[in-house]
Amino acid sequence: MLVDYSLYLVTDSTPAILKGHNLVDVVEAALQGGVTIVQYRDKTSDTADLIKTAREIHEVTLRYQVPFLINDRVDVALAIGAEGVHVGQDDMDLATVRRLMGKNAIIGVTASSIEEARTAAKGGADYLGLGTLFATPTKENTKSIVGTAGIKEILASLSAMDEKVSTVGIGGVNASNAQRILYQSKAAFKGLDGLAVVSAIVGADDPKQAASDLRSLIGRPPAFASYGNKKVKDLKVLLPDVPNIAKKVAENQPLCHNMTNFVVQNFAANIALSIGASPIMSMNGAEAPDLAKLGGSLVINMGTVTPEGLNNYLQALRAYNGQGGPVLFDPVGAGATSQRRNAVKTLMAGGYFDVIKGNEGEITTVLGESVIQQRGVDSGASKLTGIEKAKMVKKLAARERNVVFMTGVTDYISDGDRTFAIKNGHEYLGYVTGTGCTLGTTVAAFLAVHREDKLLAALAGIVMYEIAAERAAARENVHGPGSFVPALLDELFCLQKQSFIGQNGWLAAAK
Ligand code: 3NM
Ligand code: MG
Repeated sequence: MLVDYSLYLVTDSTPAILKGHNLVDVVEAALQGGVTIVQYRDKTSDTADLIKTAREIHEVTLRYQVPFLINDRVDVALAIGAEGVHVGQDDMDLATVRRLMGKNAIIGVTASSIEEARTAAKGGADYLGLGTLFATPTKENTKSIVGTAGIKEILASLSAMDEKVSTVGIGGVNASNAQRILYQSKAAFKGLDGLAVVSAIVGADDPKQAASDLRSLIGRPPAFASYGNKKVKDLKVLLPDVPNIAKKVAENQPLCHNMTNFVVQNFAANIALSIGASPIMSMNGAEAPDLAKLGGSLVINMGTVTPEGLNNYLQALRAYNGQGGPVLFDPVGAGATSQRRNAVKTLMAGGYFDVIKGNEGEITTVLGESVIQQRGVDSGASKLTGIEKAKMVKKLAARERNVVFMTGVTDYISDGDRTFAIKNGHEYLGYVTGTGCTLGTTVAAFLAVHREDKLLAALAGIVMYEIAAERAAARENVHGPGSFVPALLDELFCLQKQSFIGQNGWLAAAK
């Protein structure tokens, strides 16, 4: 049977979610809004009540010609003639469910690991509910939060199997993340067939509207995917474009919205002005929706993160994601404290970053492979070779489906497909606070004006900044970090309008 899994409604009968609504009415409203398959999930009612409610819902789903499944209870499914059953890992085993339900029934299995998913696919499940995507109050005892990264690994493994199985993602799915989940979990292999939703529809004031909104979001790519698809691989073709992009910044004066730490706010605003961008240093998430409409970009730099600041970041992140405005994430000191490690997790689960920039310690922490205890916000002693760094940025960029760059004496940048090393810059940059943060500001301004290739935009920003640093350091009147700072601003200002060449030549490709 051909089943449309794209918007999968899973019901919940707890008063906290239903909020006085009648469940059967909610299901009908959701069907009007466009859900394509329904599962009745009720963990507490007595069997007689389960059968009564299931019958009532089934009458409605039959009218809308949408399949109806029962969670866990094969007996209830058989009693009312439901089209299928969904079982978790602790429920009846798949082979027995199939034997009882028959070969035409739709049988789904919850899987949260590659092994569970492969076993269920081999066992003949029709679809898998993959999760938990994000922490959700609807199901608090979930086994593991796998995120889009975990879903992606499971999908990759399934794609290598002969058995074909459909998949839906579940856990914390709502209108703010539906498009991103589908976008980020997909790679070269087939992505998710749909998203399963409980509270975002059942708990909505207007379930029909909520379902219809989700349906339309699922049907189109996220705003931030509408650019960044042009992929020239040859550096010789890419590099001559760098000065052109720098010029575009000066000509278009894009708004560069910085939510950055208090140590560098003034410096970052001056750097933005020097390259011709228009900075606004607003930490207030509530004004981000208005700012996001102005066509600029956003920097989220968590250098002095607080719980309140984190909420502001999330608000702004969602506003820019909704508009497709580029967002750069600078996870300053990511591995230094548990507060910061949690902030990284919350932000990565809360929205999409077009570009992530960090030093070695930060990028390894974001990747979740950190063996380095960061001391303060500097990177700590390097533990990785150049090849390892290149592999790391590539892996993270492929996982997040974005652009990642790691700063250091040599910088590494990747979009998961193309990976380059950049050898420009000067050691004075390491003696001035905020030079890393303001490189983030620079790259964000470049992203705002060059959306057709995010990697090239980021590369151009890095090259311009680091060549300006080389030229500043080479000035006769520059003797150290103090005199270097004003010279850096001057050089960036001069480079705006002219083509530029670094002291160490251009760039070298990484393996
Ligand atoms: N199963 P909401 S998470 C029923 O991870 C269910 O297997 C999950 O609810 C799993 O859409 C979940 O309200 C609840 O977050 C999802
Ligand atoms: Mg179950």
